Amino acid sequence: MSAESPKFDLQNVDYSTYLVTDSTMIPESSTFLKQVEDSIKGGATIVQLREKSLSTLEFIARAEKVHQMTKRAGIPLLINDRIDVALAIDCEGVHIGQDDMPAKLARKILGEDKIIGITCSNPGEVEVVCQEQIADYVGLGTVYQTNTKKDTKTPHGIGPIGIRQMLRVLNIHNSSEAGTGKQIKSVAIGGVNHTNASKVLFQCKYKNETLDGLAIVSCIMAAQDAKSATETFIERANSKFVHNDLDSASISPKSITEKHPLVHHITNNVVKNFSANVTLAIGGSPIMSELAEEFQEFSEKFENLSLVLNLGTPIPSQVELFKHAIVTYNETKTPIVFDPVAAGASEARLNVCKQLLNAGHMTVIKGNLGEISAIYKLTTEYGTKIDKVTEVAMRGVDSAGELREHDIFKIAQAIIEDFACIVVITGEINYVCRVDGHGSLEVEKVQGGSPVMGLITGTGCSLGSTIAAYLGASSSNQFSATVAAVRIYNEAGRTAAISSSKNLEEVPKPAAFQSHFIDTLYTLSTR
Ligand code: 3NM
Repeated sequence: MSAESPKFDLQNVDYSTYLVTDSTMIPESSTFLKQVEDSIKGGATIVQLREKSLSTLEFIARAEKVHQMTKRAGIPLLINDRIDVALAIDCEGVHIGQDDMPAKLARKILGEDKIIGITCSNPGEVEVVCQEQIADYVGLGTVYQTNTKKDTKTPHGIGPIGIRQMLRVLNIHNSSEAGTGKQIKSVAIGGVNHTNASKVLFQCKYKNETLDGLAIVSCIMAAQDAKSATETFIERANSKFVHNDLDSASISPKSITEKHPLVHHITNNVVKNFSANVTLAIGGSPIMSELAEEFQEFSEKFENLSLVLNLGTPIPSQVELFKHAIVTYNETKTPIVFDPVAAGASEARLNVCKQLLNAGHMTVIKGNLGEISAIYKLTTEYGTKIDKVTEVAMRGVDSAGELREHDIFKIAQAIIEDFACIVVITGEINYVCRVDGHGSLEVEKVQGGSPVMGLITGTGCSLGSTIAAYLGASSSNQFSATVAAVRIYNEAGRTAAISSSKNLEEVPKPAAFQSHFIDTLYTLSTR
């Protein structure tokens, strides 16, 4: 039989659509073999036969049948765990878990011409794989919660943040081996399906280390039509996840007013009224909705839509609501402004931020230096390559520490590279930051508003509304829109501070300032 086996170039195996079988979820109208055959017809590029309850005799019989199919299609077949079965049918390799036979022994038994994959769920396990230099690829997971495998080490899912930490280790190995040694490939597994495939590929990358494929079980094995499910999966995986930031148009406040963007806020109770008034003053239309059922309709129905997610007064049920909003709005590429209010105030709050950043993509992350420093702790670089950046002590919602600009830029760059977003850091000077196509940090500095803004609740949060309105009206010019929003907002602050005080020496009073500020925003928005 070995003479018939196709030969695979182990460095060029196509892991992109990696079907892992499961015989417990086959629809009544189909059979196990039909599901596998149909998925191969639909474009699966590699198959792993995973059987947990078959006798050895049954396992081998099934493996032989599946191997006939994969050979016809010219794609590799791997066997989960059972090296003896892989040897018996002379298929292309095995996939082994951390508790299975050590890779070294598996290689000794199988020889150099077979594919060996290893499951890893943390950076330490990837480190060992890299040191051993035995495996051809790693299966990284669990990405998201899944019902398919109950005993994973990380049942809630490690999300893209966890996957990126493992890709970082791979990147160090693969870059040092570039051109000479063995490149270790990677696939992600767990809760991946056609609804999140392009998001997983987009979010799970570290520098130039990208996933080589996505491993999927239930979205194919349980599908009524496994061929079209596979085709849809491939099509969705290859689709673009976010808009390109074209940044060609110049953005005038009037052009925003004319588009009348709809700004959906899920924000804190303290600032709802003020944020709604700011949105109206700049020509937008605020909507404060926490009715999850209507988010999808909004996202499909309204043009010039954006979302503000503000963590100001978090309650447990809000976390699921936030996640639902992120997933829904990501589907339609609707811009999201994330305001991680007081992110560093507690571990619990930072963990909520982690969950939200794992749920999907934010167009802009906006915060003061303390909040942004807290988000930095979620990045792959934190505590690793970047020199230990001074810890910014956090006191409630205010940013208590100060950093040198040099460190601020390191923090911003790390966040932008991990979360593929624009970062806005507010303060006496506002920094609007992005990383350009060549990996260089681009920073637009914008003079701050007025110190009196610190005396009015919601002035920070309503900058989020302004940025969101500008993004909603100009979603393909995201950086320019964000800069324009930060400019007009702070200019209004400086102008209102002058117009609301009786003379230049007098410090403006907060209440008078507040109404002048709204009026000034309104006036500036007609330019
Ligand atoms: N291994 P689905 S998760 C087989 O985390 C397997 O190592 C996992 O199934 C891991 O695509 C998993 O249906 C099951 O979510 C993935």
